[in-house]
Amino acid sequence: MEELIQTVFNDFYPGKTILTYSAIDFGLINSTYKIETADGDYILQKMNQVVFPNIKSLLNNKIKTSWYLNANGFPTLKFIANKEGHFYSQQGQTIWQLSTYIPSVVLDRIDSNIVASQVGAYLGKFHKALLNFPISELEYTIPDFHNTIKRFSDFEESLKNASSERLLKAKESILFLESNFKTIEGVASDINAQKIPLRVVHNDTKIGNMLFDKNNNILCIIDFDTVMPGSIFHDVGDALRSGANTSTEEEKDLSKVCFDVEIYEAFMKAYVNEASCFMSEEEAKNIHLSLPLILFEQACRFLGDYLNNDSYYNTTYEDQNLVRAKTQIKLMDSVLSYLQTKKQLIF
Ligand code: GN1
Ligand code: MG
Repeated sequence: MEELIQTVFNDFYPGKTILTYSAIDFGLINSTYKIETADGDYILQKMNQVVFPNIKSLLNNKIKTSWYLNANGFPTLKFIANKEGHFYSQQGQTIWQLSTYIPSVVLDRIDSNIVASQVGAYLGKFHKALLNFPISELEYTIPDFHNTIKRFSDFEESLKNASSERLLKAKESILFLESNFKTIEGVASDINAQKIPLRVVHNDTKIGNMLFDKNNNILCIIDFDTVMPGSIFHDVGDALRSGANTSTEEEKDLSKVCFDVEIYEAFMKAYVNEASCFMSEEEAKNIHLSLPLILFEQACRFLGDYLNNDSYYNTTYEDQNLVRAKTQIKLMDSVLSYLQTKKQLIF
């Protein structure tokens, strides 16, 4: 491995020696390494081409949007060109990318209202910064990525070939998803029908994809693999899915997985405050559905993958995808109860 990492790195920086490298295991899809050299550190990523078969589209979206943001005073990772001038290195069939390393802290959830407001406002600014990006230049790297209706039907499809053992273990979760589809069907259809406008969005805004300084001030958002046309609801929902969870999506003890209302409200107020200048009426009216929508979708994805014998997400133990699905379901259940009791849904 060491030799391969050095070879790939030298395609970007001929002659430069790696002092040390280490795997970073935050993502569920790509393989990521921190590279240390005598004159600077880098992030090297081996792209998952099963998940991203259309790798050139991914690179197009990623390079264009990150360049645009950096050029417009909204700093994010900078990708480095290899010796032929490509922002990637091809080794056989495999694509690698190298970017600058930003010294930072990675959080997997938000634990203070101050950070929640900051992240909410930051996401609003991020969407604002991309308002004038030419959306037609973006390609659909994963078709139907946030098509929740399709995600649900894929999940239903997975029930057909699942093992009886897994079906039994997932029984309660399956019932929950089947009986709660109706709670998000309306907003999911409105997104598909573009009653909710298509915008340039990130599509994977979990808190783990944001970098903070040591005082928990947000520095930037990373992981542009799924930047595509989509809805702001997906970004808002995904940030809260991890941000307003008192634990993480990996938590086995469900008593630790609770919906943090204060974090949720602080985030939402700050987001809407920043985004109200561009949000449409439909967006403003329905933004409170962002979180249950994305929780439902993510639960369908995790549970569907569990029933498909873990063919998509990286897993390290037997029932990990079931654990992940259950955390999403527990949160969704609490969020739905909260929304029912809340009179004022608009922030
Ligand atoms: C995957 O690999 P990572 O952590 O960036 C997934 C997201 C999920 C997330 C769940 C391309 O993202 O959609 O929300 O796991 N990315 C893809 O943790 O499927
Ligand atoms: Mg990602």
